[in-house]
Amino acid sequence: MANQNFRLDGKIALVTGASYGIGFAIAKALHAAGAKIVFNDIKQEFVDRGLASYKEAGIDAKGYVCDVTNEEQVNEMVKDIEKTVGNVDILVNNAGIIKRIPMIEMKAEEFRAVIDVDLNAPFIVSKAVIPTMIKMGHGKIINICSMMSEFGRETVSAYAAAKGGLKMLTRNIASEYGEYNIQCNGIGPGYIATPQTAPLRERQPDGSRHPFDSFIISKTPAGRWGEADDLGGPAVFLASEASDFVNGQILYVDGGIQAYIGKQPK
Ligand code: NAP
Ligand code: GCO
Repeated sequence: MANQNFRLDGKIALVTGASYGIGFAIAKALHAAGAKIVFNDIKQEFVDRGLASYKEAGIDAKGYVCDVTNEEQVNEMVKDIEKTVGNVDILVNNAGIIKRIPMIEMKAEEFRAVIDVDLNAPFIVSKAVIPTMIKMGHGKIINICSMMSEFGRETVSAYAAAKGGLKMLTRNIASEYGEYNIQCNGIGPGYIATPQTAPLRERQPDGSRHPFDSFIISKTPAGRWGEADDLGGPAVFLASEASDFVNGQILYVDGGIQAYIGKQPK
């Protein structure tokens, strides 16, 4: 019988792009369950800002400047983590970008940039940690997918293509490395109030809600946007021994938006 332990004591968790936003919230939850937190961001100023936030939250995190799309930087970061902190038991591929541009107006390099961060980078970082996970005989990889792993919408073609691909990369890692007691699952957040979605929630000049803000609230049974902290518990579950027989799944944390036809407009 698998241990139903939700604790992460003695585990080392690498959360990419976790100076703030969803990554920071997930890192806080993993720490509260006992994990040691390591994170990266692309600029020293963001790493410093993240370290200050972790310190304020009582978390002694280690931060790295690393562009997750750069395989050399990623390999150097993982090697240094293994040397100075310890082996990575839990990887959360959280770093991500979005560009909201109508597809026929999007430049090919803009499309490639989104695919690079949101799909190529989870491949690169997972590839960097899996060999040691195989040697250890265990490992947890959590890919931060999206509702756009299932749905499209106007202006997010690159993001949806990347997040759809990330869902299948999740399933393929689960398939290829499950025999080594490595579980790879995804978390699919709904609409979460972070800097990434701030443009969709901006108040209109007359002080009214952004139309998209009203749309999401009408489409979500919970009647609200998600908070980054709503993702902490699901992440602890997928990072812990309690999910040792869960593999290749995408756990949607969306307030029920995918189950609901939407509230009839008044
Ligand atoms: P966010 O506020 O934009 O934060 C993204 C983080 O990723 C930032 O710290 C950013 O660093 C980092 N990052 C971007 N490119 C990077 C690179 N090349 N190397 C290293 N770090 C990089 O986003 P969020 O809302 O917290 O979203 C986090 C994840 O959840 C993303 O994968 C996103 O697609 C996904 N998601 C978000 C929502 C939502 O509604 N917010 C819903 C579903 C899924 P900088 O600060 O230096 O740019
Ligand atoms: C958008 C939003 C979404 C969210 C999230 C939904 O423009 O539609 O940014 O993509 O970020 O991915 O799950």
